Amino acid sequence: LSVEDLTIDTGVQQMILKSRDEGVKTAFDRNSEIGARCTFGELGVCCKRCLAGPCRILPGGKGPQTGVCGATADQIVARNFLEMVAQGMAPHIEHAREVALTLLETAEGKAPYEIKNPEKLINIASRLGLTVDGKEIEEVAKDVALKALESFQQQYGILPWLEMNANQKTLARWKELNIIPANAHQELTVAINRVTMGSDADPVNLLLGVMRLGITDGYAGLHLSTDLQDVLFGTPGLVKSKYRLGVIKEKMVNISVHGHIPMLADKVVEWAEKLEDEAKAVGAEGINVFGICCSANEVLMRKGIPVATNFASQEAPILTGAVEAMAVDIQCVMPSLPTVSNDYHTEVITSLPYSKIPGASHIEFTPAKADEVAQAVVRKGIANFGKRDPEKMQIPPEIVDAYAGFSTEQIVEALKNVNPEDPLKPLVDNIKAGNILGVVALVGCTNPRVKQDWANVEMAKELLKHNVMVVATGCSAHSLGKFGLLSSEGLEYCGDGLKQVLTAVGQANGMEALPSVLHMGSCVDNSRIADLVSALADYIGVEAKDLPVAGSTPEIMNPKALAIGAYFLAHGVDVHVGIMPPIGGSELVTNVLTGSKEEHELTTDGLFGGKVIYEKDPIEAAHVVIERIKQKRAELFG
Ligand code: BF8
Repeated sequence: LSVEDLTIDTGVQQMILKSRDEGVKTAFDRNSEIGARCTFGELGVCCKRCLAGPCRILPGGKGPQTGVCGATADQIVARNFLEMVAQGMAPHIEHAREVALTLLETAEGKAPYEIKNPEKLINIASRLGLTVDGKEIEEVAKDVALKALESFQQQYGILPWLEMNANQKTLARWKELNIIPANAHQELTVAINRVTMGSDADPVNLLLGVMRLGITDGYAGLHLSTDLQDVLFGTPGLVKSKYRLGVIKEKMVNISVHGHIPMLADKVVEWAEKLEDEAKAVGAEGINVFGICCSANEVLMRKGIPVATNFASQEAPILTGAVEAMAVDIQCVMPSLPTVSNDYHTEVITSLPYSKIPGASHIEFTPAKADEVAQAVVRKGIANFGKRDPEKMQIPPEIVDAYAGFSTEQIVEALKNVNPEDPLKPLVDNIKAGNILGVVALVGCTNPRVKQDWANVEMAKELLKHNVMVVATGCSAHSLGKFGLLSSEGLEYCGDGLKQVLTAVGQANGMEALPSVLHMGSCVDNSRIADLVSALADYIGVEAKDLPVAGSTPEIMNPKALAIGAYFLAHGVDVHVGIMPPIGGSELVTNVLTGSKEEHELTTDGLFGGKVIYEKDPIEAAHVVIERIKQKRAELFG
C-alpha cells in the first residue's frame, strides 16, 4: 500500500517512507504482513475456555455447530465478548485504584504531590456524604481516598461513585435488571468466573453482564480516575497547544511521555523545567516534552504540552532520530518500541513492575519515588542528546495549533459568560431550536486497520456540517487536533447554526470563536462527557437516553473503548463503531446489541434506549447517527 493509503498525516507518511528506506518495520507494515484476519477470531466463534478445545464453529451452518461441551455459537460469542469487555474494564479500574492510592499517600505526606484542586475535593467529599467541616484538607483527602478504595472492596450496596452520580430513574432501571455493581474487583472476578468452562451459558444474561461491566467501568474506572486526578493535578481549563510531529524540536532534548496514568508524565514535565540548565550544559537549547496517546491528553489538558501523534503511529517519533527518551507507563504502548529504537538513539523507559518490555530500560515508579524517577528519566534524555546520528535526523515540519482543556467545569464557565445565572440555558435553547442538532462524543483510538485519522476526521466533518456539536477524547481527539478541528479553523466545516453558537460563546469568552470540536481529555475523561450529558438531561428533566446524543469510535482498537461503549450503552446512548467487534458469529448477540427496539423486543435499544451501530464508512455512519439523533429529537421535543 502507498503511504497515502495508510495515514492522512503527512508527517507520519514521511516517517513510514523513512522507515522503509532504513529497513525498519512499523505497525503499518506489520498490519499488511498479517493480512486478512482469522475469520473465526473476527466472528468471535473460537472458544479457548478449556483444554478440550480450542473449538470453533464453522460459519454458515456447515460443519460442527457446537463445541465439545455443546456450547453453541451464541454462547461462545457472548462469553468471548463479555471477556473482552472485562479486559477493557480492568485497565480503567486499575488506573483509578492507583490514583486513589496516590491521593492517600499524598494526604499522608508519603508522596510528593499536592492537592491542586481543594474545592473539587471538598465538593466530592460532600457529595459522598463525608464530613468536611473543621477538617484539614489532607484529612478530607484521606477520607475521600479511603472511600474511593471501597469501590474495590465493599461486598454489598452500590459503588460509591455510582451512587453519587447516577440518575435515579436510570438507576432504578439497572436495579430491576439486577446489574448494579458493588465493587469493581468483584465484578471483574465474577465476569471471569461466569465465562469459565461450564458456567454462564445464557447469551442474554451474559450480555446483561456486559452492561454491568460497562457501568462498573464508567463509575469505578472513568469517574473515579478523572475526579481524583483533577484533585491532584488540577481541573483542566482552556489551553492552547500544538499538534503533529513538528512539535519535536531539532535543537532541544526531546522527551516523550506515553501511556495513561498521569503520575509519572506530570512529574516528567515538572522536572524537565527544573533541569533545563543541565540540558543547556550539553549543548541543547532546552528540554521539550511532548506526548503520545492518553498520557499526552493528561498533560495537554492541564499544562498545554504538545502532542506528536496517536496510537497507530507511536513509533514515528522515534523514526525522526531526534527523540532522546520515551517514558512509558501502561496501555496502548506497542512492544515494538524498543525494537524500532534499536536503529536510533531513543531510550525507551518502562516504569511499572507489571509492564516491562525487553530492550527497554526500566526505572521502577512508585508515587513515593515520583520525583526521583522523573529526574532519572529527564537526565537519561539529556545524556542521550549527544548520541544523535545527524544522518538519521528528519523531523516533518508540519505543526497545527489546537485548543484543549474543555473539562465540564470549563464548558460551564464559558457558558456562564453568556448567561451567568443559568449557564446551561443557551446550550439547551440552541439544541431545542435546532441550531445544534445534537451532540456526538467522538472517542477512541486509531487502528492500523483503518487509514489513520481519516475515519475520525471525516466523521467529525460530516457531523459538524449537519450542525452536530462534537466533543472528543482519546486518540480521536488527537486525530482532530492534527487537522485543525480543535481550533476555530475548523469552523469552516460547521453548519450555520453550529457556527453561530460556537462563535457567540467564543466571543463571550474573548476568543474569535470556540474550536469546532471541544477536546474533553483522555479516555478516562469520557466521564466528563457523561457529566455534561447528565447535566443536560437533568436540566431538561429527562434521562441521558432521551437526549439527541451519541458516541462514535470510528477507528476503535483497544477493548477499553468497548468497555466505555458499554458504559454509554447502559445509559441508553447509541455507540457507533467503525470496526465490528467480534460478535458477528452470533445472530442473537448481534441482534441484541445492534437491533432496534421496533425490530426485536429484547435489544439494548429496548431495554436501555441505545444500540450499537456498525458502519465502517464514516460519511454513511454520520448519517445513520444523525437519523437516530433526529428520531430522539422528535421524541423529546415533538
Ligand atoms: O485510552 S484512545 S489507542 S491511547 S485506548 Fe489507547 Fe485507544 Fe488511544 Fe488512551 Ni483510549
